[in-house]
Amino acid sequence: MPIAITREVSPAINDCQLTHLTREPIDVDKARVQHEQYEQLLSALGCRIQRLPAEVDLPDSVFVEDTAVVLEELAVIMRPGAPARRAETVTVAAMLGRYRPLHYLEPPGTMDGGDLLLIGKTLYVGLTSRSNPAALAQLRSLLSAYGYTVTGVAVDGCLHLKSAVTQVGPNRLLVNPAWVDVTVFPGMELIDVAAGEPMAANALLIGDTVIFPQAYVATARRLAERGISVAAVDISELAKAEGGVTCCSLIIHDAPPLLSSPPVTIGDRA
Ligand code: CIR
Repeated sequence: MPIAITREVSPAINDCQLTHLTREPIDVDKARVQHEQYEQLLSALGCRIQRLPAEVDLPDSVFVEDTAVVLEELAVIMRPGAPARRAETVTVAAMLGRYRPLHYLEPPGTMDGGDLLLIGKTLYVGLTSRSNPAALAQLRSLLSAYGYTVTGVAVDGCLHLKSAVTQVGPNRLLVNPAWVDVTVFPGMELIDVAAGEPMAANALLIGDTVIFPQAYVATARRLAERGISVAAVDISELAKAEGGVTCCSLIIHDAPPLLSSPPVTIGDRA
């Protein structure tokens, strides 16, 4: 059974980082309800939820995806590009250490998990305002020993690589081609977001079903027309913080038995 690590919405979410959106008031209670509905959807799709408690001083901490990448063999704790987000990694690492050996990115590397897209044994890394070539080099050096190819991808116009492209089936990607050069994904079937829905490329594939924002009706229809099962969720308040459906969880696929306590930590902490 996959495990989904989540974290309750911070009461400080109105102080979130914003890059491409203008600040709008976020209704914290409504955001919490939407987040719970998202967790319920993950549960309904077979995930066991491991929810971290809210962090009152970390406005963006609900977006746990940015703090780590979880692979079959290990997890890598990110060094988030926004300095105000770096402390979010501490509690996520404590949780992930129960399931995977941990490695850490080091300065001057910076990387957000939202910039990482794993397809088979290729890990695509979006080079954005959050993720730099130094972190890419560290990741490549670490993961080549495990048989991964780590490939940098130019991203333009959005926050993260996974704002522009996500996987929606074994051989299928949902893309906004205005934000990423799709020729870097050879052999994949590409489904474009619908006109007028540029933010709709962020979908979360769990099994055969895609968790998808309720707001992007035309793109959801495109997915359904191609036989993809779509589970819609209203994330309107989290979207005001530039959050999408991938960023609110860290999925541990095929979790092996828990590692013995205390957590195994490999590599020096930044
Ligand atoms: C940030 O700017 O870091 C947050 N307000 C939003 C992070 C969204 N994360 C993601 O899409 N992976």
